[in-house]
Order: sequence, then C-alpha cells, then structure tokens
Amino acid sequence: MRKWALGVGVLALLLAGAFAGETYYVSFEGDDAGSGSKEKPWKTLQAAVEKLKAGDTLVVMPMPAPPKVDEVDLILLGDNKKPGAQVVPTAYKGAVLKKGGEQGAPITIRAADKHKVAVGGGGEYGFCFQGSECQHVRVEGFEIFAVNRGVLVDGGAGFIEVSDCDIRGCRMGVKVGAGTDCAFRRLKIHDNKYGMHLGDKGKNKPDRMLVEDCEARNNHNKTKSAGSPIGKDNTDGFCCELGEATGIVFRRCFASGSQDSGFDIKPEDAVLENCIAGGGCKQGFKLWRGAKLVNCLSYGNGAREIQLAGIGKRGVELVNCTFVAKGNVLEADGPVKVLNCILVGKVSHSEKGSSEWSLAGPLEEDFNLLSGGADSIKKGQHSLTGEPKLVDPAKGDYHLQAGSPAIDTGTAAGAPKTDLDGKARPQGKGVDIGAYER
Ligand SMILES: [Ca+2]
Ligand SMILES: [Ca+2]
Repeated sequence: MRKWALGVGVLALLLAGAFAGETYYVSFEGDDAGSGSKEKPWKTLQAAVEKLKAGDTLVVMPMPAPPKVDEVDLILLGDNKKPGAQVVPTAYKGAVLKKGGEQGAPITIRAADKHKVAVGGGGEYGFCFQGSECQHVRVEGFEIFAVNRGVLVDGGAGFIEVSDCDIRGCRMGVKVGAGTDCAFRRLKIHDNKYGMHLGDKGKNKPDRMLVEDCEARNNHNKTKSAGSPIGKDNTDGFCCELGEATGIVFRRCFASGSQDSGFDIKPEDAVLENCIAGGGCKQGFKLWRGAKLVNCLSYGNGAREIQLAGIGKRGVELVNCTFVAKGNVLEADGPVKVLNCILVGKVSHSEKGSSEWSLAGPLEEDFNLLSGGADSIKKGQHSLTGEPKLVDPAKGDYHLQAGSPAIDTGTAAGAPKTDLDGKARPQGKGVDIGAYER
C-alpha cells in the first residue's frame, strides 16, 4: 500500500514537472545562442518564442525606457506612414508566434518588471498570434508602442490572454481577425489611431472575446485631412466590426476621446456590462444589430450618447444605464427596450427600421427617469419625468444625490444584482433607476 502511494506521488511529481515547464529569460544584453537561463539569457523575443514549449514561461528583462507618447507621434503618426523597420533601438522588436501551449499548460511571456519592458518602436507588431497552431498563450505586463498593430490575433489562433499592457502610438492598438476564446484584461489602449478592433467586414470572425477592465483613450487619426481638424477616418475606442461574431463581452471598460465611437459594436448578442463612454467621442455607444447594455454610463460625447443604427432580430436592451447628453441622448430605429434607465436629452426613434439589418419595432420603456426632451417618449406607467439630481455631472460624477426621484423607484425584475461601482443592488427600500444604486 505504501509502495503504491509512493509510486503515485512520484508520478504526480513527474506530471507536475512536465506541465510546469521551464522558465527562460530574454535580456537586451543577451545572446540568442545562449541557453536562455537567467545567467545566459537570449537577446531577441522572436528567437526566444520559437524555442518555447507548452508550459514554459519567458521572462523579459527591463531595458532603456521607450520614448514618450508625443515622440512616438513624430515617429509614427506624424506623417501617417506605415511602420516598417524598427526605428527605436532601445526597445525590443516584436514577435510573431505560430505555435503555442496546450490546455492546462499555456506558454507565458511576461515582463520582469511591469511597464518597464517596451516592445515596438517601429515594425509590424508588438505580439502577433498567427494560425490555428497558436493556442494557449499568455502575455503580461508590456509597454507596446509605435507599431502597425500592437497585438494581432489572426488565422484561427485561440485561447490568447493579454493582460496589464500599455499600448500606444500604434496604427491599431489591438486587432483580432479570425480567432476564438481570447481574453484581454487591464489593457490601457491610448493615443493610437484605432483602439481595439475585433473582426473585419464580412470575413475573419472573432468568437468568444472577453474584454475586461480595459481603457481606450484618445484613439483617433491625428493626421489632418482637408476640411477636417483631425483625420477623416472613423476610428473607435472599442470596435467589433463583424455582425456575425458571437460571444463578445465587454465588462468594466472605459472609452473616451475617440474620433467616432467609444464603443462601436455590431454583433447581435454582444453584452456590455458596467462600461463607461466618458466623453470626447462622436457618440458613446453605437450598436448596430442588437446588444444588451447593463449598468452603462455615457456622457459628454459630441453628436449623441447612443446610436442604435439598424437593429437586428433581437433589438437592443438597455437596463440600469445612465445616459446624459447636452443634445441628443438616443437615436434609434427598430425594437428597443429601456428599463430602469436615466435618459437626459433628446430622443429620436423610428419604428420602421432603416438599414440593411433592421426590423420594424417599437421603443418599449418603463421604470425610467426621463428629462431634457426624453420625457417625450414616456409610455411606461412607472416611468418618471424631471431632474434626476445627480451629484456633479460637470466633474463626471453621475451618482444620485439624496432626494433624487430615481432612488428606490426602479423595478427589481430584470435589474442586475450589483451596480456600476460593484455595490449590491438594491440598497434602501428598493432598486434605483440608473447605473448607480444608493
Ligand atoms: Ca466607427
Ligand atoms: Ca435603492
């Protein structure tokens, strides 16, 4: 019996060893002919990633600091040229991965010191995950800057997780073409031409993409074009271009300062939870076929806060959202359901539907607080009109003041269990209207 237990123990250790993999190192002063050990690190990311096996970890050592964002602008975006050769010699050149790990034994590539390891400064990619053999890879903690695409997943790559990276000065921050089952967490995607872009028109389908706790700020074309103060492209913070994509989820993401939309999302079943479009975009949210927005907030955007542009079979549902506009808050056609929301601003809605995907359908609403023109759509017998009494909208604080008519006047049916701050809902006597509970 004891012998048997010992045998199992040894086997378990052997298995654990096999799946834990090896740890290797890359250093700016290294040598690709070395062993990859801490004492004899490799020099380039590309040579290193080609040697990794399932379960291995690659630690990338710090190097001289990358240039600042405005220097990057001069390098890359100033004349809008497509980057070719690496022009910043003090950064690691990016890597293309064509192989990955296995389920339960991913390959991990991580910066030794978070945000002190820079990849890019010219070239095509920061990290590219290419082809269906490239599965189960994690990338953590890099500065990725001034390349054509900071992160690219394509050709059927899957189970790619990219987290805690700062991605800036690229033509496109993050791009997924054909890929599945990816997760992007805590990425700061800023000062690129395009932020995050999932899918292409009519091809290259991304499925099951989870985007959590990411920020997309100030992504727009800075090249002036004739007659326009900024470039002519409709670049977005977060975009899912392909309507057939499935399982697209954005959670706790923030977008501001995009040339077109904070969130420009086409798939029918997309879910956006606790997302904020915090100003400086043409519109906060643009939803094409359908989507469910829960605990979302939009304010301070130029043309409108939300545009529902040709709604698909299911329509759009807005639940416990707060949308506050100086002008138009909501423009929509086809079926829309609005529940427990604060809408401030003008609303326009057409029951006919007007684009290639739209169905005819009504705007249904109840348990909302409507003002600034939105009161014109009031149909629901539980909806209220009037000032929402928000704490300090001028400073971006859209919580409810004491005495707000939104307090305890929403419905529990269909309300999410937590609010935009993650606080339990309901508080007090009942569910509040809007994204914040008190
Ligand atoms: Ca757009
Ligand atoms: Ca309450």
